[in-house]
Amino acid sequence: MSAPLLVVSNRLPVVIEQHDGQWCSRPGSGGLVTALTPVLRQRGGLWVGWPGASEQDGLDLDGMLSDAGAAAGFDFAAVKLSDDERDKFYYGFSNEIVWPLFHGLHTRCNFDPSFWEAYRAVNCKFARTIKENVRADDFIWVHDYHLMHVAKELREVGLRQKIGFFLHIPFPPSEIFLNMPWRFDVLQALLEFDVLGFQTQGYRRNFTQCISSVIPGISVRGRGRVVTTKTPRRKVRMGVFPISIDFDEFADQAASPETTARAHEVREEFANRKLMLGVDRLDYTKGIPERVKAFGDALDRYPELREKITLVQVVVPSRTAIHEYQDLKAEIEKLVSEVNGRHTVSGWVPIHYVFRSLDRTNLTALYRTADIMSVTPLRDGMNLVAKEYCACRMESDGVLILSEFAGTAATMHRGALLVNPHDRVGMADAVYYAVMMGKEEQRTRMRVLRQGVRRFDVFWWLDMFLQASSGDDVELAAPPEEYDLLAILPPESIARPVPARVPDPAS
Ligand code: ADQ
Repeated sequence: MSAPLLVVSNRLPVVIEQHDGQWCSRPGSGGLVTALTPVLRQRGGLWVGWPGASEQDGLDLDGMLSDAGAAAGFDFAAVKLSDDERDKFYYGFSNEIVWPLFHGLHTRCNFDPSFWEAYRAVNCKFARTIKENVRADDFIWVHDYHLMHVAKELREVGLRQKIGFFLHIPFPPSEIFLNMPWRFDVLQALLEFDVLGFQTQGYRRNFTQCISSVIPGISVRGRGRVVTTKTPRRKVRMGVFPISIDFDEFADQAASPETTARAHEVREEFANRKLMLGVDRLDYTKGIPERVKAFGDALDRYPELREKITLVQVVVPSRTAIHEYQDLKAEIEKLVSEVNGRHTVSGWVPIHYVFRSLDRTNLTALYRTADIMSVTPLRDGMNLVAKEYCACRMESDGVLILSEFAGTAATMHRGALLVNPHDRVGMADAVYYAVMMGKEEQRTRMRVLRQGVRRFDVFWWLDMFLQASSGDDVELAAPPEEYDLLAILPPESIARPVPARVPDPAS
């Protein structure tokens, strides 16, 4: 537990940008930053990553990073990338190959061979920066799909230290993964880590099935927890660690005077109406078009909902340099205006669409005010927004509509209304059910959800990963009981659309 941490991720938790010709920095956003910042601040340590800007006239990158590190409460070491490296490694291999493939969307992949070359070269650059900065007792903890090759590069430069890896996104079923032209190299590289962490048991199962079918001489023991490779003979341990949030920080912020005042204003704005909220990064995996369509369907199917509910859909700009993301933005805006065009009447606009990042006060004020939170990704490693919403529900009310395909469903299935985001009828029914749900049922469900998020918070996640990395048992405390789609549904209901299922939170 006491080893200092050397955290490695693609992006440093800071954004360097230019405003009116002046360079400035601000803290980064996104799931990984949200999860790790409080942990590093508490323990101290070093974060290695790409600062997001290249060297250029007028920019004192090192000076800015040193100031940003002082403000964050821990040190930064920058891996500097050229524009070509950024394009091929980040936009190319990471976001046009691994991201869609691991989310089960292999037809969206662009398997350009030059992306693979850049991926290996940049992972090698990360390894060099780690080698220059690592201290003898550091535990090296590498994060996410951009850096699957780092341990292999570190081993090649002679580093024998223990290295852990946590995959924040899903690991796909083998028939999807095996589409990747460099499948052997990626699997072999992952097996150079000492500990591999996954968000759910399902993702770990997919990984073990993959290596068992592709790599000769592999043995998997301990119910999928230990892999032994043949040449060279080494042991890799694999655990399940569902990532979470700093529950107390969100709960305190939600209760703060500034959030309370802002929540009051938002409530006044939507007086006498139910507020349904969506908060997502701009991404095709988040199911935003599907949600907007289903919301329009709910208004068509249930006329009694009209003028009684407003959807506030917040989208945070992300990867906007990629064409597909620009197309997605245009698609969402078209769908929003279609639904609004169909249903708006004097004094009521059904969907309020916000395309920008929100600060904590505004975000938590929305969580506090929203009667219904809709988290309906087509596939998501975990999804922290669902947990943030529950942490902010101080009165233990509110309804969480949750996709079966979010990693979060594995542990939050009891209190949430589970939906299949492709099932427009089921999604519309879930909106109706959520609007009609009485306070008593809301409280029963929300208490279950809040207890889970409070107990299994980000510090639990961190402790479990670090303890598992330093000991022999890779799962010291079993993660909460998992939802398994195939185990819960009777086989006959899998083949046809099912209505929004409403599991009894007490069972
Ligand atoms: P992300 O895909 O970024 O993370 P998510 O887990 O939902 O997804 O985290 C998003 C974070 O961004 C949340 O903390 C949220 O508060 C913040 N955010 C979203 N919209 C915002 C807005 N408009 N303004 C301000 N903040 C906003 C990846 C994986 C996930 C996994 C996390 C952590 O894709 O599946 O849960 O890593 O492992």
